[in-house]
Amino acid sequence: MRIDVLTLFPEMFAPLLSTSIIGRAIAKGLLEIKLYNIRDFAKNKHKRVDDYPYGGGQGMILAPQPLFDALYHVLGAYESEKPKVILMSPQGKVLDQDLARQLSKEHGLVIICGHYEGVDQRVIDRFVDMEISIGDYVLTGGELPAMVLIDCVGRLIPGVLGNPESTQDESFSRGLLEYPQYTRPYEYEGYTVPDVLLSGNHQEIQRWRLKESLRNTLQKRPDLLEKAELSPYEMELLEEIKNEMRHTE
Ligand code: 4FV
Repeated sequence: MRIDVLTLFPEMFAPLLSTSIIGRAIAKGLLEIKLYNIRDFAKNKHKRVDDYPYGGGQGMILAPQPLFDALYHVLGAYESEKPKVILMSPQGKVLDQDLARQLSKEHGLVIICGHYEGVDQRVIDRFVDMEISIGDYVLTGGELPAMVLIDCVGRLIPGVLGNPESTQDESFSRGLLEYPQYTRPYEYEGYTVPDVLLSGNHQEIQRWRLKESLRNTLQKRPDLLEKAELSPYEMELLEEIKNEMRHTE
């Protein structure tokens, strides 16, 4: 997958592109990320990229010319399949695992990082296929949201994570939160690991993990349970959990 990023601060992306999972995905050629500095496309003498909002009001708006020319340049490099153009914005569809999975199947993404008060509406009307938000709060720029999007989409690209099954049990992958995880040593400061995890009984381990995933979801994100399509077996486990909780109240 190719991801083109339009930003005023390309230097913010360096650590993401050179470390850990995303760094390795780029090194393996599974992911190509190109950064474009919007300011390089400004045609005015002072390389200004923003201006005051018509109608008055606080803050500055990213002007159309640099972004139009940057997008013409970036989109012109795509011969066959056009990429999906995304604007990171609080007005966007809130990012979740389903949307990340859907985007990981795209041939290419172009991500526009807004700044200041936002982007001239004509850029959105002319180029943007989808606005995406990472949550209901306001940041100073779209760079951090863009990095969040790159990370959660990039890791879902086939081959990026060693074991393709490793995303199956993750939180949200089936609409439930993940089960508790443990590693060595068995005992640490008096805290031990649930013995079932050392039993070697894979059926029992799977049952314990599913039950604890349901317990985690019930206790921390009951809203996800509303949406999850539980099997009769999972419903049975959920009842067991609720009974246990009633007895410990
Ligand atoms: C944002 C978010 C966000 C708003 C004005 C950038 C800032 C500035 N992006 N999810 N929440 N963006 O706050 O995606 O242009």
